[in-house]
Amino acid sequence: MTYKQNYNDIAMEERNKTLGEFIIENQKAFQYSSGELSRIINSIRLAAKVVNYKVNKAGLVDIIGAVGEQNIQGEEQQKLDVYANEVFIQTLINREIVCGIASEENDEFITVKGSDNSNNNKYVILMDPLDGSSNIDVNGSLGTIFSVFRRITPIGTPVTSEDFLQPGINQVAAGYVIYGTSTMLVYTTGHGVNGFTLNPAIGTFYLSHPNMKFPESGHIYSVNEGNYVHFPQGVKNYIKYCQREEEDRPYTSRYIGSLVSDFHRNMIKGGIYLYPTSSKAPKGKLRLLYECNPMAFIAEQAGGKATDGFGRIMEIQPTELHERVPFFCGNYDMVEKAEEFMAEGL
Ligand code: AHM
Ligand code: MG
Repeated sequence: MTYKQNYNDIAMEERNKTLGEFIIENQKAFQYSSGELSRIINSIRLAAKVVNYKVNKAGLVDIIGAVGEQNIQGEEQQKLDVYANEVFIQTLINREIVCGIASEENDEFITVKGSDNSNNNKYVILMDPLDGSSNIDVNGSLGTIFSVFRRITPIGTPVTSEDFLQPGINQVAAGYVIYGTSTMLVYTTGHGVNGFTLNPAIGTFYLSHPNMKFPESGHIYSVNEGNYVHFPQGVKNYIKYCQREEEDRPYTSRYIGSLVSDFHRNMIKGGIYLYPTSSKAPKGKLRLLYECNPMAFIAEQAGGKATDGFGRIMEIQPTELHERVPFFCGNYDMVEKAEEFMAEGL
């Protein structure tokens, strides 16, 4: 079933619902909620529109290309990464709605102080402002990923690393923006996953994908197979399993190299995304806090599964901000099968 068909199934009262209306309705559902979380989603919505505008103009103006700086992982930053990072951080700071921000592009977390130098907000946000940056120069799709936690340290005191180094099960919200053929904001607050598509003509996100779920079975596997020889034996065996001629196999291989897009397609069509360890990247490539935790939360809320090949991503206790982890994520059964191969392949 495609989402086009699904859209026709959306109840009339849900049609044409904007993200703003959806946020207000959900805010009402939480009796004791202070509205802070709703304001965070609202800020993401605004920053996403600003970044979207820039992303769409990337081919027209001289903004693409390396700035020349390297981020903490030693990777070259692109101008759009820097821009997106600034937009998201400034939007969140200006609106005084979080007490701390950690970004994949910054070495250290940021302590946010309010205009009166105090900060009584209870949430911290972690984000990858523009993921899939190798796609910038080639007009490929990009994404923003975010994850929200309630702080652990007392409200009113400066945030510490403890507030950011929490296992994914503590997330109160997570989501992504996909800058693709259309721009979408997909998020969860732990009550299912909802997707909103931007109407660029009027700058409004509309509920287009309510209650997103992985289909029952998946037939797509997404992995950078160029690294095959460097993969652990369990992953090699699983890839061979995906390619074997059986009743419902071989599976289809699809890999954009942009986590948000690969994940988004797999959630809609059914599939598994793998970024395992390899002899080149012994801890994997993706970051637990900025990429894997938020995607794992969304995956689980959509009926899928996310592991590091052996255990649940969201139960990993992080020890450092920029920690990397292997990532297996997608349809529940497919991830479970990959885990079987991992256990046997040791
Ligand atoms: P980035 O944060 O530097 O953009 O890297 C993350 C990206 C993911 O979006 C994508 O799935 C992966 O890196 C692709 O890596 P590779 O080119 O090694 O296959
Ligand atoms: Mg990234």
